[in-house]
Parts: sequence; C-alpha cells; structure tokens
Amino acid sequence: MATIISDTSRTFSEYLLIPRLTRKNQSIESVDLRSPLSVVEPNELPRFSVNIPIVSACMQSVSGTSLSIALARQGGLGMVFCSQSIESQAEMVRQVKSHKAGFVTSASNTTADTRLEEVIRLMRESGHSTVPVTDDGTATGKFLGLITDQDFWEFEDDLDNKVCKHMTSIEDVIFGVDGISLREANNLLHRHKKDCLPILDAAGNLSSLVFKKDYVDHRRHPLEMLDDSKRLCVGAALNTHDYKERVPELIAAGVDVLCFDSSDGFTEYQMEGIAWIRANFGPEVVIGGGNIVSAEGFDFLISELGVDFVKVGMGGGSICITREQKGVGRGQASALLEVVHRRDEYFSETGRYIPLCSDGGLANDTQIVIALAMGADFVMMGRYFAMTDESPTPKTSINGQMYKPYWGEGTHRAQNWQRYSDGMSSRKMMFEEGVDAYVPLVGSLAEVLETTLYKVRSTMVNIGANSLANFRESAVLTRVSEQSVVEAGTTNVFQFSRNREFEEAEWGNTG
Ligand code: MZP
Repeated sequence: MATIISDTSRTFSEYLLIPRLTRKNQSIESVDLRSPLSVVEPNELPRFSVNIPIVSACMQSVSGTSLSIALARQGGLGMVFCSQSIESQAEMVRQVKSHKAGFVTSASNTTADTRLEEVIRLMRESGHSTVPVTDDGTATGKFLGLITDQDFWEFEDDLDNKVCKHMTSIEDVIFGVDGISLREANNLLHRHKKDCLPILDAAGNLSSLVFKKDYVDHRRHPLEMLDDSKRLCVGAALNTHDYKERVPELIAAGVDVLCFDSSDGFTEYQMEGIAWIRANFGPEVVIGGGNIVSAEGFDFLISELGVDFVKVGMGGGSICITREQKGVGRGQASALLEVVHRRDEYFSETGRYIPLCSDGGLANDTQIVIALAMGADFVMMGRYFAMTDESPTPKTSINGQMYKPYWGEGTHRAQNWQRYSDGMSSRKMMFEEGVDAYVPLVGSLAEVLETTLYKVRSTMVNIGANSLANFRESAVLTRVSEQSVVEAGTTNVFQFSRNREFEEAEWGNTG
C-alpha cells in the first residue's frame, strides 16, 4: 500500500515568525546576507558565496545578459537559461563576464592613418569615447596612442584629417605595464587625473584598459559579485541531454556556477551528469543539483559527494502546472522543512554543510523571509525578476498598464528552441507543465531588490539575527489559521488609496 504522509502539504503563507530579542547594538545596515553556494567541508571556507541570498531562475523570460549583469551588481547571481543553443548560452555568459572588469580588453580600436570621420562613426556606434590607436588597429597591436572625443571638434576640424594629427601619442600617455595590480592602476588614474589607463606588455603591445568610471561604479555597488579577475560572476543552467558538449563551452566562457535545471532532479540521469562533470572538470567547479522535495531525494543527490548545492521545489512556481498535470510535487514549505531537517542531520553526521536553494513559488517579500528562516541558504525566483526592466522580454501595454511576458520552461514556447537549434524537435512534447502569462512591470531590478533586502534585514533584526546562519538557528515559526491571515491584513477600515511604496512592497499581489 502507498505511504500516506500524515501532515498536509504546506506553503510559506501558512507560517509566521515570532519576534525575539532585538539588541540595541544591531542595525539593519549591519545585517550580513552573505550565503554559501558551494558545499562547506569541515574546517574549510565555501569555494563560492553570494553576497545576497538571491539567484534568478534558469528561464528564457528571466535570466538573460542584462538581468544577470544587474543582479550580479547587487550581490546575487543570474542563472543563464539552457533552453537555447550551446553557442548562444556561452555567448551570454561571455557577455556578462566581459561587461565590466578592472582590466578590459579594448573593444574599439583604430590606426594612426584612419580618417577622423571614421573614428567619429566608431565612437558613435560603440558608445566609446576613448579609442586606443595601435599599429594594426587591433586590441593587441603595438600601442601608438589614444584618441578621445576631447581631441577634436567634430564641426570645426577637417574630418579628412588622419587620427595621428589629433591623438595623444604614446610619449604623452600615462600607461601601466602587465602585472600591475588593479589598486596600483587606479592609483595611477587618480594621481594623474586620467579617465583611462592603457596597460601594455613588455613589447609595447596593448593588453587591456582600466577605466576610472569602473572604479567609481564599483564603489557604488559594494556587494557586487566579482571573480578573482574582477569580472562579474554568472551561473548557467544545464540539462541532462547535452551537458557533455555544453559544460566545456560554458567553462571556456568563464561561468562561475553550473546548475542542473529540472523539475525532477531525483533521477539517475542527473547523478550521471554530476559524476561526469566532476570526473572531467575536477572538484573546483561549483555544481547545483535538483529539484527535489524530500529527504530521500536529498540523500540521493548528495550520495556521490558530487553536488555543491541542492534546489528544493516542485510545482510551486507561479507559471507551473506540474502538480495539476502530473499529480507530483509538494507544498514548498513542507518540502523545504523536510529537506532542511535532513541536511542538518547530514551536517551533524559528517560535518559537511550542503547549501539549499528554495526554488519557485515565492509570492512576496515575506515569503522570502520565511524561506530563509526555515533554512534555505538562498532563494531562486522567476516571476520577481520577469517583472523588472532588465528581464529579456519586451514591455507591452495592456489596457493602459505596462506588462512583460513571462512563460514557464515547460511550455511549448520555451521548448521550441530545440527545433531551431538542431533542426529537429528531438523529443515530442505531449503536454505542457507551464503556462504562458504576463506580469506587471515594476521598474528597475536595483530599486525592487533594495526594498526586498531592506525588509529581509529588518525582519532579521526583529529576530535578533545578524547573519543568515544566525537567523535560521534563532527563528521560531508558528502555523497560522485562516482567521489569523485575515487579521494580518487591515481589518475593519476603509482604505482610499494605496501608496506606491506599499504597492512595491506587496509585489506579490500586483499580478
Ligand atoms: P516563480 O519564482 O515564478 O514562482 O518560479 C520560478 C521557478 O518555477 C523556476 O525557478 C523553476 O524551478 C520553475 N519553473 C520554470 N518553468 C516551469 C514550468 O514551465 C517551472 N512548469 O515550474
């Protein structure tokens, strides 16, 4: 006979946190939201952590280049979707990695003989106002000087003039040499009041450029996720069909985190995939597995010691109809609580800490807080990011309101990519597990996330916690009755209007 679990399948909205002692020396600003994304071995530090416990869903309508850049700049991680060709996914990863770094390869270059008119066109098309001059016009040619939009007057100078007539030649350019640290390079920029510092190799060829604006920008984003070379961090999703071809390309493109994207990760296919990646790329690569919703699923995924983090959730996503279509899944709170319990037992038994990701179904900021209190190390969200300016879909006006399209990865729309990438629909899709929908546009990712994170930190102060580890240890949760849910909203009053701040805060209810 089938086993029937005695408790009901529960969601986050059925729980509330009980406040605990708030200490006088605590402030919202000092709450640390850093969280591990890789397994933490006994007496070791995690190999990879995020500065805020939020990653974007591996979905076409969510995690493109712009969103991954915007999220990394705020301290989280974008997970570029795998429902696209290997080349285009690797290209997205490359674009995030090259978006901004301390040392950038020069993207717009010219020669000394080029006409001014052509340089002006190059500056206009690229948006770059500083262009290195090299002997062959490439990013690695012999460096001859710099030309900037301050070196000529477009409407006064003869545009047939050669670049050499206007450029600042190498003798007058302040430059650094290969091996210089970023700090030293920024010091040179500061000391000489320059905006751009070319870095040359020993033979005088151009290696890279360092810009003042990147330094200023970094200071404005203190939680920015940067790798050792000061490039933005990015994750990428994998499927269990083509990982042997996909993983090498993603790693070559500089990806920081890999993650299997599946509604059901409790499969031998995924286990084989994780083992293959470990065997071929070693222990350093950060790999996530999932999704699972039970202790049994967790034990399976960690059994070969290959996985770094585990994603929890099935059927809770806002666009997901898996539970309706197939009768499998679990309430997100019940799933997370069971897996957290098993993860903690495993930690006591082995000393190995496996970070957990609560994936999907988070309907508002409060639910993010509850997921973290219950023991998730970070959350993955789709709808939240689909609603922002930076998601890859075009905004659309419907009845005077602005919306963005948002669709599940289990829709025909998402799965059609295979038809265009390899000329065939390799697996016929018999039914859909997701829907195609619209979500309201809420503004820039930075603005929305600022409110969310402020609320998360504020609740943590209510619990007396200054780190996420501290938060889940101290959290005391209670189940709520339907009546107390009613009591939690406004009661017996008439509201004339809701202000913008309140609407933003309630992003979950705007859809
Ligand atoms: P949400 O944040 O929009 O509620 O949920 C996003 C999550 O839903 C994704 O991270 C993924 O786990 C899941 N998802 C994506 N597509 C589908 C589908 O088509 C789905 N069924 O369930």
